[in-house]
Amino acid sequence: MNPTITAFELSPDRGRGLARDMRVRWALEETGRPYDVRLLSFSAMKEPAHRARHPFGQIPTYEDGGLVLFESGAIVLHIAQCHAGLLPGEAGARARAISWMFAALNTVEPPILDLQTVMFLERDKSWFEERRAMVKDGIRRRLDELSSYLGDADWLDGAFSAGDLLMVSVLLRVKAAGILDEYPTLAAYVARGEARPAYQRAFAAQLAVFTAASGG
Ligand code: GTB
Repeated sequence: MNPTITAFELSPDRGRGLARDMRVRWALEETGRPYDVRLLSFSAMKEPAHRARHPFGQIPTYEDGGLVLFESGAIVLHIAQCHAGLLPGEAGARARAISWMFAALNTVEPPILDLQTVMFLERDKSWFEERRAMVKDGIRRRLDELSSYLGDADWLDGAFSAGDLLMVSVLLRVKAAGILDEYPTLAAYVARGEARPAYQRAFAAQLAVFTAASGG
């Protein structure tokens, strides 16, 4: 039996691969694991049947046999722990790769999410411009630090890992906001991620869902 993940029936990103099912699809592709997808409308996500899988009524979720998981980071970690290809075998390197997974989600992603909030929910506020500038400065601080750390390396710590998969996924949100272009090192890092065949397959799969649902 294949694992089943959940994704938007009609993604608000119009198939740009920015919703969080994309990182789960990518992890499954990197590890060569076929999967099924249950597509959900916004209202179906809030129904009891889906809340039984996800307490907050969101996507993505992951079901495999009797196991049901939510939170994209936890799902990617589970896939990486169960299948070769996303975490090194040596204990120290494995722990460092997991540190990068947390860094992507807990240190780099939060200011990026703040910018989405500012842009979508706070445009009508008197303090909008000031807040947007502050939030963008916060993102740039993190990107400066990440860019310095990465330097000339292809990936964050040796071979490509689940840490890179999540970091690239997070940085794709700032690419969409136009900030990534200010950081050639990080833009090239993200491009390396996007060039991976597993990424391409995952991207095509989520785009096909949007194209079919929007009648295109
Ligand atoms: N921390 C959770 C995780 O990592 O899994 C967050 C899950 C989450 O935010 N899910 C979103 C969701 O289900 C979809 S990915 N939202 C519906 C709801 O809460 O009712 C977030 C997202 C949505 C849209 C875009 N976009 O249009 O670009 C990008 C990302």
